[in-house]
Amino acid sequence: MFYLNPFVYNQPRYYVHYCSPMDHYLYNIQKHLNEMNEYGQPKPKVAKKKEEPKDNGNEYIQNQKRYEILHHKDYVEEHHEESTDFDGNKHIVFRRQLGNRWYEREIFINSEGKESTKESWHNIPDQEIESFKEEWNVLHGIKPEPKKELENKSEEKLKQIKENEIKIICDKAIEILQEEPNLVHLEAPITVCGDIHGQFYDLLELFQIGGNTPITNYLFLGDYVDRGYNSIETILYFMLLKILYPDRITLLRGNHECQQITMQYGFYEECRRKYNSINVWKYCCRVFNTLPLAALIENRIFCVHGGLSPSLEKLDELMKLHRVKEIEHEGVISDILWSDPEEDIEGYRISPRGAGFLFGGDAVSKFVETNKLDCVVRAHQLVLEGYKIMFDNKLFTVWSAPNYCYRCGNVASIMEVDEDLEKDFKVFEATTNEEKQTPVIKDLPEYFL
Ligand SMILES: [Mn+2]
Repeated sequence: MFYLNPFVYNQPRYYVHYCSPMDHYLYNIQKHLNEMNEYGQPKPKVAKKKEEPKDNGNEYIQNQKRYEILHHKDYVEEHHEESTDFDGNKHIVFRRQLGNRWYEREIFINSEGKESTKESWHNIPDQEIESFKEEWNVLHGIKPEPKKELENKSEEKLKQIKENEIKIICDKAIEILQEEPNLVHLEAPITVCGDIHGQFYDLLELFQIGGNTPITNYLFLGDYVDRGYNSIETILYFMLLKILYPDRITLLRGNHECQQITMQYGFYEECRRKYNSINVWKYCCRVFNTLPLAALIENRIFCVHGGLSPSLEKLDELMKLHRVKEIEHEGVISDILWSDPEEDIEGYRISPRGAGFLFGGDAVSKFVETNKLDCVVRAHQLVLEGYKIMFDNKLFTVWSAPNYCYRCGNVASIMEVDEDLEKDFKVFEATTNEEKQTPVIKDLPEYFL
């Protein structure tokens, strides 16, 4: 039995059993996330200083002033060799010695006069290179550069979650998620939340408002990544919660949980910027493909990211779909992840989003009746008031990203559903902690609405 601090700094602790190395590992990740929370969100990366190669004396020498090497007074021995072969190719070798180290410069001149040079440095055991550098600096009166304070502590911290560790988390999450059905059946009480979009610090605020997992049961309606500055932290956090409390948190797929969209709207770039590689993005995309599509609370409340589809009449049709793949351009899966309700239309219309449909009140009534439901709950659209009720209480939009894109000025909400399926919206604002660190957006990318 160990103490396990459940990620969030300042929140109550729970007892859990340590039963596997994975638990041990998760504990460290949690500790890490706590620290990161204290440091604040990572800043954009500054240009990386080119590292001096440590494994190869030759490369190091090439970075030094060659001229000085060749003319330094402390070179005690000198060697010069010149030869020409039958084809007229010239080979010139210079050697100089400093202590027990040799510098060698070979010049090849072919019969047409074309010249090439090869430099090498001999007899330097790896461990001596460091001391040689010092020696070199002393000889030339070069003061070593003082080590700079880490400019970006949180980013350094983030790097402690290594690529291969993220892979372990993703694999574990996939293991759990792929066992879930397309339509997850859930019990009340439960708290339903909408889009997060990489606003990690506001997500922490959300848990302050709604209570912690696993005390509060959560259903998230997707769009965890893109647009905000902390998609990696957000999706990692969700995966860890899912791994720790698989029955207490349900994660549905949003239209942003897919390769194509994340390449355009920020998550892909964030992975490249923070990890210098796209592996993290690849691992996460595999997780996205396993996320379930919709949920049903007590058989009465249908929950999905976008909305309805003209090709989906009965809910059990969802069960037959093969979901573990990219989101396609059309079909039921694409529709329910992309569609939006529209006040003044009948049935279904083409959506200006280019995927999914606009659906009217009559479509909702029909769907609700056919499936003996109370209502449909969805996210996907920014609502300045945090939530919106439409079509005579048959359709709810929940939006959980306050001050969306750090500039929309909206409040966010979560929807608490109690045992009697009564709904209560809790509204919250962007965390003030984050406000201090909100990046200044100079050139607004296209995807900021
Ligand atoms: Mn969406």
